[in-house]
Amino acid sequence: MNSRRHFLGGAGAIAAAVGAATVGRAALAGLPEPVHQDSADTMPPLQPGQGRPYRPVLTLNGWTLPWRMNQGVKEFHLVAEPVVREMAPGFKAHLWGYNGQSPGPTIEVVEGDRVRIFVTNRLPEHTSVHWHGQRVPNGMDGVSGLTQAPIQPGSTWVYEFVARRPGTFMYHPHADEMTQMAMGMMGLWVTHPRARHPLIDEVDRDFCFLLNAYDIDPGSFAPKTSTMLDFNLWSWNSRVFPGIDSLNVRQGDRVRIRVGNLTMTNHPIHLHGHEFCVTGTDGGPVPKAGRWPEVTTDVAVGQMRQIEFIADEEGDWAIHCHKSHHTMNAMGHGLPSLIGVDQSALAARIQDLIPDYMAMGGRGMADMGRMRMPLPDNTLPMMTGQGPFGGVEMGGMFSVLKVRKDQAPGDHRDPGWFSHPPGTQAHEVARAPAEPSRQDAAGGSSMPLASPSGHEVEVQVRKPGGHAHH
Ligand SMILES: [Cu+2]
Repeated sequence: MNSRRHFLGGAGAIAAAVGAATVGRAALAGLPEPVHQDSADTMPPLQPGQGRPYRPVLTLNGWTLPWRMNQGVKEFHLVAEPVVREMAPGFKAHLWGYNGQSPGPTIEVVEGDRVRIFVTNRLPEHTSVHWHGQRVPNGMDGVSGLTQAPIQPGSTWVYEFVARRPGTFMYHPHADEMTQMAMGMMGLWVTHPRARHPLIDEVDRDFCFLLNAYDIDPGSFAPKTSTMLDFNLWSWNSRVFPGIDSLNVRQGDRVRIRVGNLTMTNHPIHLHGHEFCVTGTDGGPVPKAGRWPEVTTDVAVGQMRQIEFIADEEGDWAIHCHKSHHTMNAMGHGLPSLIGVDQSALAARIQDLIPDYMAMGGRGMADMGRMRMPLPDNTLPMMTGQGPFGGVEMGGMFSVLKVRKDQAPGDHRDPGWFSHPPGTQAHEVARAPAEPSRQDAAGGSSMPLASPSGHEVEVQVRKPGGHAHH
């Protein structure tokens, strides 16, 4: 059971010398028990019980896959299968993933570890696993048709290689990719350095999540898999705000956040209240001379960005994608702009004919959060996050970095909302100020109109992706 040849029979043994291979029936009994996760909660970091020590990562609304040591080899068992993922409380999606959840569990190893990963396919179609960013023998690269035959439904294959390079990586299928990634098949891989590394600092908190996106019609359960760009659910680890847990740290902590992008567009990830440096990518640690301060870093498609900062400002700091339509949930997409139009009477009359009809707020989208409109079952209102001062008016790719003086070292629990010291919070002024003095509205003489047309032009701003309604 413990030797490699037991996993392979006949012709498989030849393939094993160069790449991933089918696991023989006799060996299946000796596979590591697949571990299944039922919960979409953030699981505490998995402390390494065996092997070289390291400080484990915390996967936001995710978990780390346990392994077993087998004669010096770390053995993991991934099961590719249909899953039901709670994307936020009250909203479940029928996705594909690994070991009960989408994304799959984070795999954590140490530089130099020999790793053996069994992959059992319980999907209705073939799959494969590609170890994005890693140095592997070519036959372990997981590109179906190029470096291996696809893993057929019902069969188990094995990948084996040495984790050669420390860093943050991803795994995902390289077989019917468009379908399988649109269905949620992906996961994170972290290789910790084997010793102190000149470019990899030790940190107090180490978070990671994947950016992913789905196109799920309101009221339905399964993503549309042929969508190319117009996704309507922008998620972190297949969760949308307010279903994304906060990142809870102690004031003064050195914090690392690893973000991988497996959507079909870029995401400028923006952190409030602090400056950070990009200290690494999936290509490795960034040399110190190549780092500069940022408050937003763009994570392009197929990239990983690892940011680091000292969390020295107490408070509840937003962290979110800066594309504003990526912080809206499904109901926020594809609506015509009706700002300035009072639709209350009209909407009521249309609802007599179409019960689910809803109108975009006449003053802006914020009205939507307050509307008591009927929603189809299994649909999130588009902006449902409630903060201590009302609706946060965000959904999708949004969370909160909570920095607290009294958060104990290593304690990842949510400390609740920040209580602002007196005199440190914006507030309404008691009396209206005097009318501000304005510049002459006619404009200066330096740039007069070339040929005054005599009439004013007014334009209406339309939400991108909305339909023209004039
Ligand atoms: Cu985005």
